[in-house]
Amino acid sequence: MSVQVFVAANARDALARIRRELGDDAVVLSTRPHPQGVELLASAYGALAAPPAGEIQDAAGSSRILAELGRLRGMLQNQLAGFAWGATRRRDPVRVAVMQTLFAAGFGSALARTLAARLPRGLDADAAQRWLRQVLIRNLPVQPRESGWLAQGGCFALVGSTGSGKTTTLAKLAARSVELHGAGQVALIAADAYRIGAAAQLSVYADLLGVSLHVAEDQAKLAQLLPQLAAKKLVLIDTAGFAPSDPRTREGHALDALGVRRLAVIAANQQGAAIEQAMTRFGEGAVACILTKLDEAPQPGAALDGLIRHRLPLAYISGGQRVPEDLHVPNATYLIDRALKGGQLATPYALDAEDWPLFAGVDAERAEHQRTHKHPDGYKGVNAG
Ligand SMILES: Nc1nc2c(ncn2[C@@H]2O[C@H](COP(=O)(O)OP(=O)(O)OP(=O)(O)O)[C@@H](O)[C@H]2O)c(=O)[nH]1
Ligand SMILES: [Mg+2]
Repeated sequence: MSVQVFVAANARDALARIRRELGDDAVVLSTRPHPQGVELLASAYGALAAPPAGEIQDAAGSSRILAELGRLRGMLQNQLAGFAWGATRRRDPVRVAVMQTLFAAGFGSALARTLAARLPRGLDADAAQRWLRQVLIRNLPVQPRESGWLAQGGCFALVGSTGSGKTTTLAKLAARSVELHGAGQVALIAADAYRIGAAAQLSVYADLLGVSLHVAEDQAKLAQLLPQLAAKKLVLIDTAGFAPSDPRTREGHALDALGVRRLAVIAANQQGAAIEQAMTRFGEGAVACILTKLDEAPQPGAALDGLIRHRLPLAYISGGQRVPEDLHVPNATYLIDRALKGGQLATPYALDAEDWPLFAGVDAERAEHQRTHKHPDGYKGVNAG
C-alpha cells in the first residue's frame, strides 16, 4: 500500500498534489499542522487493505497511520453494525426481541446470540417469547429434588468468594442434615484460619443444632481430623473466603486429594463478570453450586447464564439470612420467570431504543474479536430443540 506524506502551504495545495500523484479517488487518512503549513497522509483508493508491513514501517509516522487506520476501521464497523441492526430489526423483529429480552434480564450477549440464532422460523412475537422461556428452563441445570448427596452423606466443603454466604449456608445445610441423619451423625469443621471469629460464628450454629464442631487451622490438621470423623454420616467444612483471583483459592482444590467434595457458594447479586470469575474458580470440579442472596438480586439473569454456560448443577438457592428457613430446592421455572421479570425493571442500566444500534456495534466488535482470537462462545451444548 502506498501511504504517502504530503506537506504543503495549505490544505488546498496539498489536496491538489495528492490528486495529481495518487489520482482523483485518493483517500486522505489524516491531516495535521506542520511548520510549513499542513501535513496530509494519503493513500491511493483500493490500496487500503492488507498493507505489506515493510512499506508501512518505512513510511513516516507509521504508528500514527496504524492508529488512524484502527480508528477508521472501528468507526466503519460501528456504522455497519448500526445499519445491520436496523436492517435485522426490520427484517426479523421477533429474533431481535428475543435478544432484547435476554439482554434486559442480564443474560450475556453470547447466550443471546446463540439462542437468537436457533429461534425456529415463523414464530410470532408471543410464541418466540414462550419458546425462549422453555429453552431457558430446559437448559438451567437444577438438581430438582432434595440433593442426593446430602442424603447419601460424605464430606463436603463450602468454597466461594468472601462474604458469599458460605458459613450461613453451611448452618442451613447442617440443620437439614440433622433432620435427615440426626445430630449425632453430623459434624462441622471450621477450616477458615484467615478471618477472626470465623470458628466462633460456626460454634454458635453448632451449639444450636447440637452437632460437634472441630477446628482445622491448616490442611495438615484437616487431613488428620477427617479419618477421626469417618464414622459420621455427614461432615460439612467451612472454608475461608477469597477473591476468585486470589492464588489461595487453590487451597480449595487441594481438598480433592483428601476426598472432600466441594460445593461452590456463589452470590447471585454480583455483577456478571464477578459471577463468571467465581464460577470459573470455585465451580470447576465442584459437585454442585448454591446460589445465595437471590433476595438481593433484582436481575439474577447473569447468575443463571453462568450456570447454563458452566453446566454447574444448582443444588440449593438462598433468599435470605434466616437459618434454616431461607434455603430452598431450586425450581427452574420459578428462577427463569424471576430473571425474565427482572428484565422489565426500569433501572438506569436498561438500554433505551436508541442505545441498541450502539450496543450492536460494540457487540459486533466483540464477536469479531472472539472470531479472530478463537474464543468459543461457550454455549455449543445449549439444547434449543
Ligand atoms: N440477604 C441475604 N444475606 C445473606 C444470604 N446468605 C448470607 N447472607 C448474609 O451475608 C453475610 C455474609 O455471610 P457469611 O455466611 O458470613 O458469608 P461467608 O461466605 O462465610 O463470608 P467469609 O467467611 O467472610 O468469606 C451475612 O450477613 C449473612 O447473614 C442470603 O441468601 N441473603
Ligand atoms: Mg464464613
